[in-house]
Amino acid sequence: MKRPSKRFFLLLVALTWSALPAFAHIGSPDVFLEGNAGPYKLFVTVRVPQVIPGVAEIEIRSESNDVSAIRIAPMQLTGPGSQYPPAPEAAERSKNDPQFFRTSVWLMEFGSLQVRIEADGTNGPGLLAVPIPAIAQRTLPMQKSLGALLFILMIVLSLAMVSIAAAAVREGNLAPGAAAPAAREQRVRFAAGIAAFVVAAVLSVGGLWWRADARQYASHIYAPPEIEAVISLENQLVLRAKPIRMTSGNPRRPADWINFNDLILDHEHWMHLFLIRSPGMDAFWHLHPQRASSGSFTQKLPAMPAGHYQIFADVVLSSGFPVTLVGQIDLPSAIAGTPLTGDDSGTDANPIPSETGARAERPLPDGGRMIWERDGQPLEAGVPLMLRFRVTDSSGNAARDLEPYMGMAAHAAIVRSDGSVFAHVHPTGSVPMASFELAQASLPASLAESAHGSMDMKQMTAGKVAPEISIPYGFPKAGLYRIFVQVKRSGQIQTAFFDAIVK
Ligand SMILES: [Cu+2]
Repeated sequence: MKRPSKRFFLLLVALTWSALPAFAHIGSPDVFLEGNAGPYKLFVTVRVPQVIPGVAEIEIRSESNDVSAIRIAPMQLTGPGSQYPPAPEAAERSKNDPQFFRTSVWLMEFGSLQVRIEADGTNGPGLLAVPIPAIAQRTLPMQKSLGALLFILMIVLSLAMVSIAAAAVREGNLAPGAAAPAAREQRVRFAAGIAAFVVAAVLSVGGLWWRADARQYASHIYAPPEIEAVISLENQLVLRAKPIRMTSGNPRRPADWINFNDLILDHEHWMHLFLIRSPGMDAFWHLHPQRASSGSFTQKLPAMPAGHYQIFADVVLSSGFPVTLVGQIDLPSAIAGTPLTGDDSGTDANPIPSETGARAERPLPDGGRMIWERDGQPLEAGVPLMLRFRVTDSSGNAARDLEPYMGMAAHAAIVRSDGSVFAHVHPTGSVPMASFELAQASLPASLAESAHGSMDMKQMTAGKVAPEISIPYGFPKAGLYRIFVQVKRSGQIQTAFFDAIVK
């Protein structure tokens, strides 16, 4: 029998990718961050609620056991709201694991928020600000049983109102025990009719109000903004955010914030553009388009094989809010392209991985290898974990030639096979460096600088990068994922592909 794995994988991917709607939500809203609150290294997971206002669950693991208390306050990331923190609330310390803290906070508004983490311990206080993009991902539908109960109550109450009105007219001024005269029946019917009309009017006004409120809320539900891509001239890709359809006229709709003239630099680039051939996910580029004067972006394409490409374009708004725009482009034939320069990288030369076992190895172009170290446990959706990779040179020894690639020890793009999840992550977590720096800048200056938050750069000291890379992440849902991991070695950017089955 033939081994079905590769073909089955491709078929699965083809089936699911074709079902991808225009409103793919890039569904990895939770925030993972490894950072330092002054002297304490913390691994922070924030589970962002699906509806706003909603409760964010926060889990913090301290690397050392010298943290005695953690307090947390949510607030805006930038603007006046970032100057006046609310009173922080204490996180609960786990009884079994004194390095683990947990709490939940209400996020009351949409937009670019932060949670400020105050850590206290034997080494004094420390502060870390974690940026939180707060968006509504969906409307919670009413439970069917609750809806049925409320409907029955509504009918009973309405009938009761009508019958009370009728009874009041029929029997309101009768002596006890007397029967109502038949002549009153017409007035009774009239009163019942008026009461029914009033009840119906109240119900329909209530219905209108309810629906208007639901529409107002729905206008806040975040759908990834779309990007339009065309190839002009030879090998030149032109990108432009599509106009947002205004369903409600509500200017606070998140997608309306995306203004290509209101961005900040992230890793020294305005945009990080990922082109991933679909459905096979067998060609991957990470490019950095130039800003064009007309609010659009242009990018000279490298040599690329023909095919259909999924586009994920990362930008950071001046509020610190990270946005991933989605789109697609077809290359009817291969393009000759121009050689990659600067931070641009990518490849279609990686073999398609088929094994997803405990340990996966990928060859790198210089004969070295990248190894995904797994603990043998199945990957579970919703569980924060460390993705650990190791780079070896051509003789199998730990690679000594790693350099920072755009300020990071490694970059990884994590994509679900249907394109419904896309996450661009680093050893410091899922927060873009630009948002992180804005958040730390909002911390009060009164505290000693050393107590301020910083990204954890342990994997990278004095321009040297250790060959072991760990990336905090949690897969948001079950499925088949591909992880593209990029490192820079001796000036060359190398990309390895890994597959993950998440249960
Ligand atoms: Cu990156």
